Amino acid sequence: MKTLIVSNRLPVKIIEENNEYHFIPSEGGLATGLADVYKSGNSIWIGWPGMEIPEERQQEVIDKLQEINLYPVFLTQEEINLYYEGFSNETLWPIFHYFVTYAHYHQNYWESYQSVNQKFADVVLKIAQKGDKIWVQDYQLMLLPNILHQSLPKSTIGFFQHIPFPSYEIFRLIPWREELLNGLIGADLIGFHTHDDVRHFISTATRLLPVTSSSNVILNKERQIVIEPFPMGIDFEKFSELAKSASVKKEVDDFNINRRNNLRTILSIDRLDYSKGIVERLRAFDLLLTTNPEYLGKVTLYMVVVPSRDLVPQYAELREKIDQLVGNINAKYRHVDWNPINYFYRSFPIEVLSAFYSTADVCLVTPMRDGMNLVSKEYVATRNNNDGVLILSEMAGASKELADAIIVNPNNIGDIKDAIVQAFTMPINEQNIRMIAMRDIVQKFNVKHWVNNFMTKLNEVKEFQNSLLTN
Ligand code: GDG
Repeated sequence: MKTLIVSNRLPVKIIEENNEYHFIPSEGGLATGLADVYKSGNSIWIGWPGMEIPEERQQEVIDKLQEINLYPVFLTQEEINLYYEGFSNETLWPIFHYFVTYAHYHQNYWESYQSVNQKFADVVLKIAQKGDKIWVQDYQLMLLPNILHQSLPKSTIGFFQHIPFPSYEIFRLIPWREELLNGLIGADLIGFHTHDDVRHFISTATRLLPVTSSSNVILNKERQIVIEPFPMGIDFEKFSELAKSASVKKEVDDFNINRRNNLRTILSIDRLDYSKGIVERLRAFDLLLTTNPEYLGKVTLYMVVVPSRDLVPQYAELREKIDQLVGNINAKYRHVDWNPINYFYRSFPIEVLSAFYSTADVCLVTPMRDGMNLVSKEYVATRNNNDGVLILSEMAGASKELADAIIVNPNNIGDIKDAIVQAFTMPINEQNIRMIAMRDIVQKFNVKHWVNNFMTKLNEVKEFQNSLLTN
């Protein structure tokens, strides 16, 4: 019996050199967590390899990926535009993050979403056999569980959503809401990051579909679908060890040479996304410098924004807005030898990221909505000396676990400003107490724990369903 992981993207980067494709395994959190699953036995991970592959070269890609237990779903550029950039990122993403006025409801996006989900199903069905376990990842593939269930009723299907599930009043805005829910309840187990997401999903499903619920179980005719929170963790040891490595220590030394004595640093790291609250964070920093001039020349905000979806107009506008705000704040307060904000619109190697985490007195994570937010956990895992302060939005799933952070409402600029002052004046023993408590949680509920929990539950759910069939 195999385990199949299915996600929009495969955990690899493709590079084409001398007319040959090379695949570089990605080190993202999901890939690390699932490595033991898809690299073992005859298991496999199915997904889009990340670029359009001409038909005559597809067999070459299949052969190469199969060597590393991956299997491609080939998508055309048009499918990427309509299913991925379109329906996934311009319809579902804004709705699920409560940015309702950003959502586009285009029939051609929806049609492409359906046909691409079917395309994924066709590939899965070529590989899967009766009784296999299939774990589908995320909002790009919400229709897949039911398509698979119809063809393979004896297989075990899990679905995990990495982004929030909104309340009924928001979800019901989507013209194809019933179809999406019906797609999901083809799964035997549906996981979200938090209990609130679970609650929203159950109330939405029972109001929009002819199903009932009892506790965390949805009853659909003879089937029972279990809905549970599985808060995703990170590879704690990797981040903790990385901070002790020679290469990161060197980055930290270089960083310290270039920084003035007694300069306090705040760190902010996100993909470019309106859900991450970057603009509000900048406004809060501006307010801090206005109301607390004692920090002028004494504090710098290191802000890393990783390019993402910048062909989508709302993302391009956001980028411009950030450029403008950073420019204004720097122009307003800078000295000849001090800049309030060091802004980077790029990504960094993980060693540099680790040096940022290691040197930041405060990590400022203030999304307007976030399924979990792994940056906050990576900062905590890096702080081997138990110092540093995390400021965390109450709208991030991580805030449910990291209650020892300073928790803020990301819409309340004054609240964020006060939190920064509180962080800078926090005695070291209080920093230690809070950081130790958070590190315990991040270490214990790491990404391996997350995978094991989900897989164990998936087995239990299936065993229970089999027992119902035999009784
Ligand atoms: C989605 C959900 C949920 C960032 N900059 C660099 C870099 N990163 C890495 C971080 C972190 C990851 O990117 C970002 O993860 P987040 O969880 O913060 O956010 P999303 O990308 O929106 O992820 C989110 C997650 O799925 C998992 O379920 O937590 O809520 O939105 O790991 O380290 N990595 C490198 N260089 C960078 O410059 N190497």
